[in-house]
Amino acid sequence: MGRSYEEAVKEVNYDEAKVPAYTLSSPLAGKDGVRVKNAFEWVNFRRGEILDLYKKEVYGEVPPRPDSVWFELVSRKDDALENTAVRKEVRVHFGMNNGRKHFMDLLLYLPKTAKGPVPAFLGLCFKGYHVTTDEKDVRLTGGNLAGNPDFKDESRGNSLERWSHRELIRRGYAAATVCYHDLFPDCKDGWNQSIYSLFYADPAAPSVHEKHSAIGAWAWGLSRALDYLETEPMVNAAEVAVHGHSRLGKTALWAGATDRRFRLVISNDSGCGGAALFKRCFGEVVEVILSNFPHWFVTSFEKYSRNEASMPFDQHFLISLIAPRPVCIASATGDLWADPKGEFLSGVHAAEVYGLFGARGLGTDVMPPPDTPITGEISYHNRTGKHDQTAADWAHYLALADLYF
Ligand code: GTR
Repeated sequence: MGRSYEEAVKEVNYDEAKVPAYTLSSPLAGKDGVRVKNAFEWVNFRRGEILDLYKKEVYGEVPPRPDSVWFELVSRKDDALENTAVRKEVRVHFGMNNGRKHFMDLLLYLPKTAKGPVPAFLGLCFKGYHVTTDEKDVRLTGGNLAGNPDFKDESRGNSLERWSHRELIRRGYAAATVCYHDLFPDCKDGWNQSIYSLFYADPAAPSVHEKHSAIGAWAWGLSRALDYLETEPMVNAAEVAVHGHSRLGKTALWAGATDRRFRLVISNDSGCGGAALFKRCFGEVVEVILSNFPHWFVTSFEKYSRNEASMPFDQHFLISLIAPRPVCIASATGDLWADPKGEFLSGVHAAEVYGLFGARGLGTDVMPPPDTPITGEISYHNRTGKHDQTAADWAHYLALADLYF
């Protein structure tokens, strides 16, 4: 392992002039040296190679669906959010034939005025889903993280703007969320309480960490939440946008890469291990992220610590895996830790894959001024302000959803 966080963070670079010279491979250059010429070759050959690379080197294998999955409606309120929404709390139960069990809790708001199935935004939340709403009668969640400091009444509603449920409902969208701790409590030793306990007798064994990661568990949970939305008559599951902020923005990208049912993929300030190019080594770098969060990635990712230049890929490959579905990469001007320019550039360099499908890339390699989003199948948005998901970010995401849904 590398140095401690305190040691490693001292060297974090925020000076554009000190970004090392780096080379990026083209996602179209196949393993055998043959260049992908069209969408057919991409979908049938090259895409799978890149996906395998990410599974082995970064986020791990995608676990299967459990032997059984069932949905328990725990509460329903027909006059939620000032009588504009129907609210459901659903416990998604996972079972294995050998008796192992796990569950996750999902909160869903549906617009009451809808005449038929509506598109939906789905994202994992930090803390517990009670922080996304000011309705006092939803249950507290997030208790799967031992000692979760937000598993209490006082934390209710403390992330309202980040979720903007009322605005989504007003615009005719459903809003769904699950607390990420339900899938993998976000700590180094969260393995035993994670979904990997369904699949392994000893989920904390190093051999499991060699194959899997917390981000992989979180992304799997998004796919299982989508399984539920497919059964919900008032949701159009062919029009689900997956979104996430920060570590959950990294997760949204991986979910979009591994599950092609997600129709629109939004990474909000996802940074290192998300949309940002590793090789720029600007802001957070591999050594720093692993010193705090080794569980987020598979163990083989460690070899890139202080060795980003040796990577046979960079995050434009991850964006490419989403092609040709629309993807939005969002940054914040005050969030240099996440490297806004590196986030932008992964969108720039993914464009050649989108081009195979006739889909629009960013159309420029010059960063747009703040608060001037670029809209297209690859969209980029750099909001003025700090690391957060705000109403201004939502305005852009809703505009994209209005365009594509
Ligand atoms: C930071 C981490 C970032 C980002 C952020 C978050 O501590 O270094 O990569 O994921 O947490 O998720 O809020």
